[in-house]
Amino acid sequence: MKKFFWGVATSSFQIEGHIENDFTEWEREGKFKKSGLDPVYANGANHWLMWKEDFDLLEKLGVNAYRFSLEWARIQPEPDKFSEAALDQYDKMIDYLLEKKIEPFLTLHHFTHPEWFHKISPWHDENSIEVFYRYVEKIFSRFKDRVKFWITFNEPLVWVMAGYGEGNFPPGIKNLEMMMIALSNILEAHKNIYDLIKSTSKESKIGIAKHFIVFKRERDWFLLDKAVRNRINQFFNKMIPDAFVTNKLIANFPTLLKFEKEIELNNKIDFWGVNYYYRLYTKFRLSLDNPFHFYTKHPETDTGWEIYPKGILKILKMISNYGKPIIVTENGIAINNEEVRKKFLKKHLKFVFKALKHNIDVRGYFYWSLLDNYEWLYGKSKRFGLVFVDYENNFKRIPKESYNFYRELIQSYSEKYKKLEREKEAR
Ligand code: IFM
Repeated sequence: MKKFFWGVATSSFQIEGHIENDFTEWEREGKFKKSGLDPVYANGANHWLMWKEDFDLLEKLGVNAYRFSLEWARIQPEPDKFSEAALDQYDKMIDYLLEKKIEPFLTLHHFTHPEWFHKISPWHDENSIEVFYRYVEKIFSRFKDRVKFWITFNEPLVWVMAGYGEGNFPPGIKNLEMMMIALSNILEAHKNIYDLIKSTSKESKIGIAKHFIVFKRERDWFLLDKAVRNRINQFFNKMIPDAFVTNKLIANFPTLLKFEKEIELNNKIDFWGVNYYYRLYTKFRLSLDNPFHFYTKHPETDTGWEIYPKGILKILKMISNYGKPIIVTENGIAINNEEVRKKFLKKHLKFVFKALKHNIDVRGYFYWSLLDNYEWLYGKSKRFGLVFVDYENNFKRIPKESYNFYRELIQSYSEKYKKLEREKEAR
């Protein structure tokens, strides 16, 4: 019987604290404020000091997997220097998870970089591929005996759009051509890392956690809305998975962007990580500069997103066409109302289970996130956690109602999953 992974996801910078990297540098230099934003990091959720307590919470939650990332700036504070102390702590963390029979899913890149990175080898520079590879070699040699699930990049397209499209993440560049070059270098890096891991650890599974959005056209009868929807959907949801079939990264937005690059990606992925949160509407707009308009129509969460549970099934169906196993690597909601979070979980899991019934090869579900944390441009104002973090009171952890609710869901769905798998095997 295939194992189903029940988990929660986090990322290092969003929870750890006690670190200097490209994001803290931006905050210190007031660069967020220049674009009207003022996130305050203030040691995230203090996880670097409280990880043991947090991992005990994982155990009580009843998960059998945990997705997290390593903080690059902590491990490689200077281009030629690796910190053994940082690696030692991550060692202990991984051992503690394994002791508790919790499978580590390790993300190698989740948005942040050492401060030196953008200065000497930013992602639009080809050298970045080698620089990141050297970092990953170090990580891999250290943890390969214990980590079997690797996520090379978290939401690579979202990151390049923020860093090179909007320019509101470091390195803060606004240039669509450079955005695509950076993305193609990231995918080259993925390919090399895939080969590196597979060359010594064939049994390892390697994926990308990709953000997917359901796009709906505003006016069903209007062909230009349909065209706009299809272009946006192709770019955001399909461009990267397509490249793993065709060996071509292609972006084509008339009047805005045309890019094509060959990358030998065919089959260089073992599973697709699905990060799913919401639906957006799309519309044709009479504008030569940018006719592609997309927006939220029903803002319901604290991040202004629509809650659209059926969307997770649509995305799972769509990505299943690429023929690889799927893991829901993120799904969650920022809200202070626990009734809404519980309903969110219940409804999304109902559709994940429906996908399993339709024989879609889903192998896991990770709620985002274990703890309230630093939500990038929003700072600490948005709370995605199953566990409340009292920032004013020594970062005290207080499990929310949804924490217990998720534990119960895991228990009942594990039974349903076993039954379904037995039925499938008997057929
Ligand atoms: O917090 C983020 C995470 O870092 C990446 N995926 C989306 C989450 C919620 O916005």
